[in-house]
Amino acid sequence: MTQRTLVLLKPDAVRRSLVGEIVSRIERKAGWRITALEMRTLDRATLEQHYAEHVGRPFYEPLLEFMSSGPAVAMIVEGERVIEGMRALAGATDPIAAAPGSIRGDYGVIVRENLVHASDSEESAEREVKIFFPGRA
Ligand code: IDP
Repeated sequence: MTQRTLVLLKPDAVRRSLVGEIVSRIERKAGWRITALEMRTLDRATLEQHYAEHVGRPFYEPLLEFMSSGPAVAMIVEGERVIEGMRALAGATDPIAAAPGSIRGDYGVIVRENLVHASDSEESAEREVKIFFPGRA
């Protein structure tokens, strides 16, 4: 089942020079391909769309602050079961609980600064691709 998903390398990943490491892990998955990639500092309007489901949660404002605090890398990744696979590669939201071997499990400590975002369903992936790469919708 070939799918596509939206992946973000969050500002902590860029600040900590982990972009190459994370991109390399994605590229090593057989048959997965990065079909779009752009580094940019995310603006508030983009982040409000992306995190609409979290409006009102206590972590919402600090999350938007963090996500706009420096450059991030947005990617479209395509391949076999890539939505489920990228979620597994990212690991659980809380990096301390995330499995060792996952990106969050290997490099993260703080829940908010958990290095990577990956769409959680086909519906989310299509919605998020439109937000970050409107030309690829
Ligand atoms: P996900 O990124 O694993 O899908 P979501 O529940 O969609 O997790 O949360 C979006 C992002 O919001 C998380 O990746 C994390 O950066 C942040 N976040 C989620 N829950 C908390 C929390 O309890 N405290 C601080 N930040 C949180």
